Amino acid sequence: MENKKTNLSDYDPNRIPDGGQYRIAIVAAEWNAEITDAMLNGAYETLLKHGVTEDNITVRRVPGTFELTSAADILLTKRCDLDAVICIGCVIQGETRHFDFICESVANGLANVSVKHTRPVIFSVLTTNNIEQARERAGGKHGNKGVEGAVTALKMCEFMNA
Ligand code: DLZ
Repeated sequence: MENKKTNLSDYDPNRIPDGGQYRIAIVAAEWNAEITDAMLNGAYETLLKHGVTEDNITVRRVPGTFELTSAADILLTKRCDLDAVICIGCVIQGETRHFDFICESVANGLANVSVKHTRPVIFSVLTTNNIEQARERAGGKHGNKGVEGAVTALKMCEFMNA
């Protein structure tokens, strides 16, 4: 996951913590479902690959990226057993300022929720100019941000438990 690599999802699997003891939720937005479904699959498969059991993975959906903040807050409030929440969304630049409002709101919102609950909330949100750029980052030539989100979640779970 270094900047110089074209595929940002390349990582050394031997350096990823084992997820056998962790409970992780994935929340994905329904907007741009082609993209968010691919990221959700990437995140889910990566968690399984690194030892998180199916029983310990919760998958939930929300209408849009804007709703990821309240969803993460609700999950962490109701589920004291969760070790981390991976939030998946895709916001594509349009003709209005909606893009800016959603991006700013979700970035600040997820950071605040993480600090409020003292648990990792992972920002797996694509903010792109067009659908092609999103495809390139949801299983295309630049990797899959969902995979990266899962790897980040596992590393942060280990950080919390160190
Ligand atoms: C309204 C809207 C727009 C214009 N664009 C996107 C987008 O590109 N990606 C996304 O995930 N959601 C979008 N939304 C929906 C908002 O996230 C939100 O669901 C609504 O504003 C209702 O709160």
